[in-house]
Amino acid sequence: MTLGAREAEWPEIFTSERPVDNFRRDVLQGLSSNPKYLSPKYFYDPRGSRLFDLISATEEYYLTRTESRILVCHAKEIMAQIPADLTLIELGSGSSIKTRYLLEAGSAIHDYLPIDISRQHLLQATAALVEQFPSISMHPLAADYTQLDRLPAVRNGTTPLLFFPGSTLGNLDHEQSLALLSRWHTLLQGRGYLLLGIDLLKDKALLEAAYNDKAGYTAAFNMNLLRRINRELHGNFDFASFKHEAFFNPDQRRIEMHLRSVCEQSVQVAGYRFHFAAGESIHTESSYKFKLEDFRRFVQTAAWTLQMTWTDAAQYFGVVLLKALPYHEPS
Ligand code: AVI
Repeated sequence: MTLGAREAEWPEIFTSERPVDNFRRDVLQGLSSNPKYLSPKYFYDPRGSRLFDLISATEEYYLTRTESRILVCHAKEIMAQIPADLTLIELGSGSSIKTRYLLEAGSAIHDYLPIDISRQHLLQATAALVEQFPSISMHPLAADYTQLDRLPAVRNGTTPLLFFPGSTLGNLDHEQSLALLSRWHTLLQGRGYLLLGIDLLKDKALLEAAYNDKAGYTAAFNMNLLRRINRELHGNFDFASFKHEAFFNPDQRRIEMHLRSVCEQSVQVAGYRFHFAAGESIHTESSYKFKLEDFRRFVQTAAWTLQMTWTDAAQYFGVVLLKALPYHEPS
């Protein structure tokens, strides 16, 4: 079936507002700041997404395969924790690979509502899932999951389960994470669950190896931001004058990725000039690593309670099930 036919089948894919990325504004703002920074959300152009897939398959980057293994091994137990008759809502569904593990785990899921900023991705992934799970009704929505002001309608009598795998919450700072968790709690009106992947705090050498793979995919992924700026914003970054850096910051409990200028230089972007001192960096990503006990307290401030956690034997990664704390009726 062509994508065009699928679009006719899922009219709601058109009804959300077209997501707007303010790439130019954000890049100019980040490069004008001190210290300089760029948002990691701009890594994911088609080349960046391909590089991320390559990173995920490296020996050093344990996150993706560990989370998948946890989901495969525990999907039935996870489902058993939630009242049956579920509507599964995936936030940033991409190619919905990890979703399959949940959909395969039993018949509790009646509806699947994948939400993704890329319509093309969404249509392709949903079309493939429809073939494999014909009894589950699917309602894709093209939207930026961080900007939702309402959720797609959840069928009466079903419990909403939000699914946010991939440790993506770790790429937000704590304030942003709390804002997102609170927003989702509000959208669910205090009723439902959130299944989330988080990367756990561990040995510094293991963490740093995961962001400095020997094949150089993470370095290429980081440098790809400069390529994208050159291409889309008439930039003249010289790739040989910047180097990839990723290190663990123990005070913040996060991996920081930077692009460090190897010499003093000026760069032009969108007609503006930016000066770099030798050794000055652009902070391109933070990836927070959590302790489960801290995470339990953290989510409570956004009105969620941690109901259950599944980890691998080495405790590298956690899949956590949060339950929305109900709103209290005013007395
Ligand atoms: C998507 N996100 C959870 C990845 C991470 O590990 O923070 C992005 C990434 N950055 C470098 N490698 C992978």
